[in-house]
Amino acid sequence: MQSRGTVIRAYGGFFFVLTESGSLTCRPRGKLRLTEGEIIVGDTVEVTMTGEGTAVIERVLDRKVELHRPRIANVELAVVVVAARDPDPSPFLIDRYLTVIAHAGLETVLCINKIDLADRSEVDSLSHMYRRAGLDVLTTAAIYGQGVDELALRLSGTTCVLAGPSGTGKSALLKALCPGVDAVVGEVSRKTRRGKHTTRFVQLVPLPSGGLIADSPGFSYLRLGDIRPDELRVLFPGFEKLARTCRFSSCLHRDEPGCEIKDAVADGRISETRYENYLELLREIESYQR
Ligand SMILES: Nc1nc2c(ncn2[C@@H]2O[C@H](COP(=O)(O)OP(=O)(O)OP(=O)(O)O)[C@@H](O)[C@H]2O)c(=O)[nH]1
Ligand SMILES: [Mg+2]
Ligand SMILES: [Zn+2]
Repeated sequence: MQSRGTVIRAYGGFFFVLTESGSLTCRPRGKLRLTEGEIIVGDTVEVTMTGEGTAVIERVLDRKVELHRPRIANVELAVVVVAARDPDPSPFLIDRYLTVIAHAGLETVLCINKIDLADRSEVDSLSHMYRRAGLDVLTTAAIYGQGVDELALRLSGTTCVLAGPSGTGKSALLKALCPGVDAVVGEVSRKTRRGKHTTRFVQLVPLPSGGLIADSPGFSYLRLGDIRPDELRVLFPGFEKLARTCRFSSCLHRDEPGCEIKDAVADGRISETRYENYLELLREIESYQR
């Protein structure tokens, strides 16, 4: 019998596939095996049952979207998880994540976790900076269950992934969102105040109110990849609409006259910090192109 399902975990050459009739342990069909590395979590696959709870993967369907870090397919939304403290948030890293995710064609939600560790005013100014850019910002304290209902509501029915630096509380959020799922929550080093890269693989689990959510390993470095300057000028979160009003359609918002972005920085619609982040990212992708 053939059916269709979603790869929820890949481990040691096996793929765990969620189908209408439950979860199956699968191997790819012989001819597929050559490209085994090409099957990733989130892929939609066609399987043939071979026994009780086992099947072979016959075919991988085309991906709608694909994210490289974390490596996952067909998610519509990424929750960028940062901590209000330990590790301290870096707007530059946040803007970098947001840009890469926007380039991959996903929606984003920014989740500021561990709000119990920081002053209200710090959390507010960070949220404000990103809300001004049109982003959906939620604040949580995962281990106290604070803000978790709002996050659950926002994610309900979607296929999404938790992404962000190590130690920000992605696994703690997953546990709070999906009681009963046993995700390993790690520690933050006292000395460096960084996470210890506890989560090792991407895994999708069902959300109680419908949909699927993936935990993922934290990362510290994220390559911007193949984003071009003329893409960045409109991709950078918060620039999309404004950039259309620049006098030149190729405006990189640097020295060009009639630049709406620079006007927006001058009158406070865009924060200085985020504009600096944009310029830094622009310099970086220009240096790749040389
Ligand atoms: N004070 C506080 N600590 C939290 C909160 N959420 C998570 N933590 C703690 O932060 C540490 C790291 O949490 P994890 O959930 O393992 O972080 P992670 O993002 O999954 O980290 P990696 O798997 O390494 O990417 C643990 O000690 C958690 O208990 C929170 O809301 N408040
Ligand atoms: Mg984790
Ligand atoms: Zn401009």
